[in-house]
Amino acid sequence: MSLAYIGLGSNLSDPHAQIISALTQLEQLTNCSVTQVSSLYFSRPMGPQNQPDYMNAVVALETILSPIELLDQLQSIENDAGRVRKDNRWGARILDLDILLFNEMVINSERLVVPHYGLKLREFVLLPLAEIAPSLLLPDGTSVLQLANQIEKNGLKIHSKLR
Ligand code: A4P
Ligand code: MG
Repeated sequence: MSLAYIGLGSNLSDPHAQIISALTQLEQLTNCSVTQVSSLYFSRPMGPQNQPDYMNAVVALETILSPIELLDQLQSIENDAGRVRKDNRWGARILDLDILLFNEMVINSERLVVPHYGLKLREFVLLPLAEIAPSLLLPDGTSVLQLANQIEKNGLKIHSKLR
């Protein structure tokens, strides 16, 4: 059994509803069990500023899937939400599901980079992650809680409870 942390983000087509729907679908995935759910956070866009604000959350998920099998499942949830992939880096999206961590694994393949490349730099990932896993260490030994305490909050705030 593996433990993965998944980051959820949305800033189009009713982000609140998108995150709730994605969470429900994660909870219904076969061979997966959502064990923890962060609050729903309201965040300012990282990257281009001419896009709507985001909703973000993080969940812990126990699974017997491999990392790539889990990525396939996440991408099919993204596609079902009507996500259109564009080349606009850091641009607006209906739903983004990222594998933040997968056990203590370090993966650098064409389809998958774990830990997620932006993990240490994003307040909208670090704060929800530290909320559900305050004692978690990254594969390199860094404390998630320490990173969360040190990062610039950029207006991040808790919007509501999800579960
Ligand atoms: N991929 C590699 N590693 C992973 C991983 N750990 N998890 C590959 C998931 N996918 C991974 O993904 C492109 C490819 O990355 C996938 O096919 C997969 O094989 P994508 O979801 O289309 O692109 P992306 O991850 O969204 O990249 P992009 O556009 O650079 O966006 P970012 O870096 O994720 O940033 N501001 C706020 N406040 N909140 C946000 O959530 N999100 C973004 C998107 C920008 N600004 C934001 C937020
Ligand atoms: Mg993504």
